[in-house]
Amino acid sequence: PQAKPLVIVTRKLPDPVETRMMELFDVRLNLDDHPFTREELCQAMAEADVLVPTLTDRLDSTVLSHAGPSLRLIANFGVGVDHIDVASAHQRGLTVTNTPDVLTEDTADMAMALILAVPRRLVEGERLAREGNWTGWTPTFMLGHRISGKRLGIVGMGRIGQAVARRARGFGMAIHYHNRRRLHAATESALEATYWESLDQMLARMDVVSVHCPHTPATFHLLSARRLALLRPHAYVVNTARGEVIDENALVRMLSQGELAGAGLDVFEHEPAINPRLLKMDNVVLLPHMGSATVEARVDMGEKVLINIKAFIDGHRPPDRVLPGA
Ligand code: 8YV
Repeated sequence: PQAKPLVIVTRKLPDPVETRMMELFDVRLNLDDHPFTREELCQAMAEADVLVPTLTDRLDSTVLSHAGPSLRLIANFGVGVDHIDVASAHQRGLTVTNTPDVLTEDTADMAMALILAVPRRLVEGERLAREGNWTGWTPTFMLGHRISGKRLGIVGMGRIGQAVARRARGFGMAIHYHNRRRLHAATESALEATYWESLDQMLARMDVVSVHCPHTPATFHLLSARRLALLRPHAYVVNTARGEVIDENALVRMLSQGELAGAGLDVFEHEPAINPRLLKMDNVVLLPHMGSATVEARVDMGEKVLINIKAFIDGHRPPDRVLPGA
């Protein structure tokens, strides 16, 4: 029988996923779950038939140049591939896959949780109660802002953006969106969403803005200092996509100057570092990249990785191929 392909996994994955992988392939796991150094990554590139990286691995063209003769597939654990130079991988004949769909609902839930938590001061209130600082109810105590009837501007109306739109509709928000391409009329009307071709014009009119586009060269600092300045001072910003899509310094500056009402951030420009000024603000909710952090999503993401590897090895086209520039 043919030797099983060597699959190198860069991080600890959920147990059922690792068990299944070990049944199917010759697997090298990261038992202590340490982040791979650049050297370890290059070494893995040189030895593996299939590499399973995550967002903590920077697969730039230099690292990719270490690909050994047997490496054919990079099956990313995660939907975002901004840590992989996909064009350079393709030039080297490497196939790249990701894990869409299975984390859509959970990430949208987290965005919705932030859309609720920030205007309603949920975490601030919880902190106050927990710290024993509640001196009693008064009519003007801990007032936040209503979200029903308010305008939600979704930046990036793909799978996750649309799932957020469905949720926010249920909370009585008016849905607006900006996207590279306008949705099909039927989808747009099912979501009761209003399209803005101009991101600038949309931003100037929203009460809450939630980011759901991937990080690409075209979306780096899409919410630049200039665009953030278009937001009204009562607006909230939510980001469960990638920190790089927002100019974080500009955002922090505006929050500290009262030019924005608050922010809910699950992602940051220099993860795991968080701008220390954010840590001191009461009107922000900060999460450590937890959008898809459910047992269910992570097991399903692992299952997707397996399906992609299996299809590839069996000579089929893997279902979740990522093409350069996609
Ligand atoms: C994961 C994510 O935490 O899929 C993504 O793009 O950001 C998260 O779901 C991460 O990718 C795991 O590698």
